[in-house]
Amino acid sequence: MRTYRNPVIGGFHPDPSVCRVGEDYYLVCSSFEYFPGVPIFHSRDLVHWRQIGNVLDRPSQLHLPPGTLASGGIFAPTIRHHDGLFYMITTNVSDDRGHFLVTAERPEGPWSDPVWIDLPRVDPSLAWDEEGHCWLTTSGPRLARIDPASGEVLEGPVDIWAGTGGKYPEAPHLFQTGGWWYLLLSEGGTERGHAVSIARARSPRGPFEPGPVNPILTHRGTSRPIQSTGHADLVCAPDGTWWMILLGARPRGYSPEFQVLGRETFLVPVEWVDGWPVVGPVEERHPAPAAWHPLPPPPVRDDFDAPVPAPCWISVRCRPDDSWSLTERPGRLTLHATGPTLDRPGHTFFGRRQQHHDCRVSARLDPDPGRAGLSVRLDEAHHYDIEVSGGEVSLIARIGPLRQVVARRPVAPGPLTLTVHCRTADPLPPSVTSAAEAGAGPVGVGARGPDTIAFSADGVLLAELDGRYLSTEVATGFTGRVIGMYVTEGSAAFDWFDYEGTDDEPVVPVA
Ligand code: 6LW
Repeated sequence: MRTYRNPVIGGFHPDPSVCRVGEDYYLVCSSFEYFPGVPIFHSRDLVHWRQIGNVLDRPSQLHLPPGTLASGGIFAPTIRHHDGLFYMITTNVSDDRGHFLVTAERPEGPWSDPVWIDLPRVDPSLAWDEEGHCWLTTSGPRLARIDPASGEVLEGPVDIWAGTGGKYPEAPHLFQTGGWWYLLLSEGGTERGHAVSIARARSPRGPFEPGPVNPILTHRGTSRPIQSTGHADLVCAPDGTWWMILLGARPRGYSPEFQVLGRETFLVPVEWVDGWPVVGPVEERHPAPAAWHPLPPPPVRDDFDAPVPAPCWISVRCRPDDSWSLTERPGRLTLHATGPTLDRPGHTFFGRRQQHHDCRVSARLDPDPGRAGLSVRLDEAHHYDIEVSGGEVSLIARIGPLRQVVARRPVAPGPLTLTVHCRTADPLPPSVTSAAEAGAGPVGVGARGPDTIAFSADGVLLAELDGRYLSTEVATGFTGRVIGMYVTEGSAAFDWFDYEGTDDEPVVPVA
């Protein structure tokens, strides 16, 4: 039997939403303070996903003011296809206008400018009934009827279900099947208590009756390697099988365990029993869907020969046109400084999500005449940077209010290669079973944190740092690590950037 491996989209790809059109699936995730926003993926089998763009790729769609907090900006999106048009609806929590939807004929775009919808709360979702009414649900869960062309609220909002009592009833999605309207809801908060519940009614207005067993999915209180499972969406495959796409996290290291990749996207099969969806725990492997369309592995190297940046590249809050160029020095990404430090908003940064616990990232750059490097970042107050400037390479650690140059050494003028190597820590020795024992025993830093991050220049190690300080548990927030190129003084030309994840097992048929 063929199996697939979870997560299906690794790294900071939270709040997934999915829709199917014929044999094609499209999936979007939230993007918070990053620009462009709302990455969109395509798949033919729900397992293998390729990013085909970013829904919000121009300032008229996505304005993140300099005051946008880390983990502010774009919250959970929903993607739906109705009457030949794709709809993506989300909330910009850093813009007073709140929710907006954009539409496109093709998922690659172009997507329209926003239609704003004046309703409170987060996690908007859309569903249409037979009469063509467009129903919008938000956290609460609340229901309103809207005109999707104008954004006008035509009815509501009203509360439609109290959930089962968990905190933050959010991520509601309405589905119509078998004569019922099902309301899928997440509860318990997006952390370890996360859960998914279900209710149903004959009409989107209710009254909703809860399912016989709620929550239908939670990993709270378990020792499962995948935690925080929730914020789910459902999709029916062409063969009639149902699947749940949801977020989860893979914390590592010693108690309280640290998640460094943020919340990732997982896939789990759904069964229907007596008219209710039943979903098992989310495993690292599940039997594969009938359709199977593997993709070639993504290229390790971006050599910046393409005329536009690949969709994986994200900047922080904005990407001014004069801060970057792929044509100034053909075959290179030239970056120009827009701010003097990564410690505050308003700097030039081109990064990509860290998608594997074990990975090696390198870039070759010519820093003259500037200050430029590679940063592993959670936010302005949590990042490790290896940078070159003035004939010296330095490693800087910014952790909360503290900033320290950890190591420095002279380098020859001209281009050089900077490398970041993330390695998961060795597990605790099997004999260590309690905190007291661990404290008393010879357990090193590496055994307690989630990983170590080694920094080198032209193959010579500068230092290796404990990865726990670049984790959600330390930095707080909804994102995950992003690793990228930056310039904080003058300009620099990047010849290439390599990202190689090494913790994926090959997906092989299992007899
Ligand atoms: C999102 C909420 C959630 O709005 O986290 O996990 C919030 N669920 O639904 C931010 O991603």
